[in-house]
Amino acid sequence: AQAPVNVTVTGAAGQIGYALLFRIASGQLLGANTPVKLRLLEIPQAVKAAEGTAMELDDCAFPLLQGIDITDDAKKAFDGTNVALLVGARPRAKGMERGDLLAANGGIFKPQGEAINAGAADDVRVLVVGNPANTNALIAQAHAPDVPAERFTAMTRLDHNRALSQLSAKLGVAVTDIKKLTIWGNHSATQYPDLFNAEVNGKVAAEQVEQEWLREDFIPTVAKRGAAIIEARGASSAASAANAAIDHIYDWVNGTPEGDWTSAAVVSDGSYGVPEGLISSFPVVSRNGRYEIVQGLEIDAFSRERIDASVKELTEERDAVKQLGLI
Ligand code: NAX
Repeated sequence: AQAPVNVTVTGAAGQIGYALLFRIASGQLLGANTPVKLRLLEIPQAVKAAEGTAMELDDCAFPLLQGIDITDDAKKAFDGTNVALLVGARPRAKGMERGDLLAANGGIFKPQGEAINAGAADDVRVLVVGNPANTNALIAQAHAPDVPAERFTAMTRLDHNRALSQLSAKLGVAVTDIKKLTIWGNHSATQYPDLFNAEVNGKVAAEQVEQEWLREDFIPTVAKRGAAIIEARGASSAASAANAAIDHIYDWVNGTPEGDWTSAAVVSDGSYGVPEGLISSFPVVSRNGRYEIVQGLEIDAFSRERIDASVKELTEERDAVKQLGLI
C-alpha cells in the first residue's frame, strides 16, 4: 500500500477549512489511491473548534484518512509535511492600514516559513490561500531558504475558475470548451483575467465577445466577485475557495492536461517583465510535479498595461514588507 501523504492545513477551524478538510480526507486532493494524514494548525482559542471538525472527520470513516493531529505549534504542524495549505491569516479589521495588515500577517507567515524550512519533507509543496496571499507567500518563502523557492505558491485558481464560469455563461458554452485562460498578477482587485490568449473551441476568446463587455463587465466582475459573494451570502467565499485549493494542488501533483494551462501565483523568473522573485500569477502548466510558466505568449498593449498595474501593486507590497523587516 502507498505511504500516507502528510497534509497540513492552517486555519483549520475557519470556514474554508471546514469546506476543505472533508474533500482532502475523501481523496479529492491527491487522488483516490493516496492515503492522507491531516495536521491541523490553529491559534490556541480555536483548537477546540478544530477538534470538533476532527470529530466529524472521524465520523465520516473515510477509508483514506489515516490520522488527524491538531496543534497550535507551527513546528509540530509542519514537521514532515508534504503538502501545506496556509489558509489561516489575519483579516483586515476596520480602520486598519495596509502596513498594519502586512505586519500582522508577517507575524503569522514568517514563523510558518521558518517551521517549513526546519521540518517539512523534501518534496513539500506550499499553497498560500490566506490574504494578502501573494505577499504572505513571499514572506513565508523568504524564511525558508533551504526549500526551493518554486515550492511556494499563492492561490489565483479561484479567480481563474470564476473567469471560466463568467465566460461560459456569456457565450453559452461549456467550461470545458474554454482553454488557456490566464489570471495575471496579484490576487486582488488589480488582477487581470486575460481573454486574448484564451481560446473557445479553438478560437481567440477575446474575439468572441464585445470589447465593451470584456472591459466594463468581465474584468471587474471577476476581480470583484469576492465582494459580490460577501454581499449576497453575508460571508466570504469558502466552498469555492476550498475547491480552487483542491484544483491547484491536484494539478500540481498530477499535471495539467495537454493543450491547456491554468493560473497560479508562482515565483517569477523575470518572465513577461515581472521582477524576479515576486510571487505573481502567471499562465502555468504542471509537468513532472512542477509548475512551469508558459513562455512565448504575445502580450498586447491593453494586456500589458493591466499586467503592469497589478505587478506594480505587488512590488509595492514587497517593498512595504521589506521596510517592515519581514523579508
Ligand atoms: P476564517 O476567519 O473563517 O478562518 C480563518 C482561521 O484561521 C480562523 O479559524 C483563525 O483562528 C485561523 N488562524 C488565524 N491565525 C492563525 C495562525 N497564525 N495559525 C493558524 N490558524 C490561524 O477565514 P476563511 O473564510 O476560512 O478565510 C481564510 C483566508 O482565506 C482569509 O485570509 C481570506 O481572505 C482568504 N481567502 C483567499 C482567497 C483566494 O482566492 N486566495 C479566496 C477566499 C478567501 O477570501
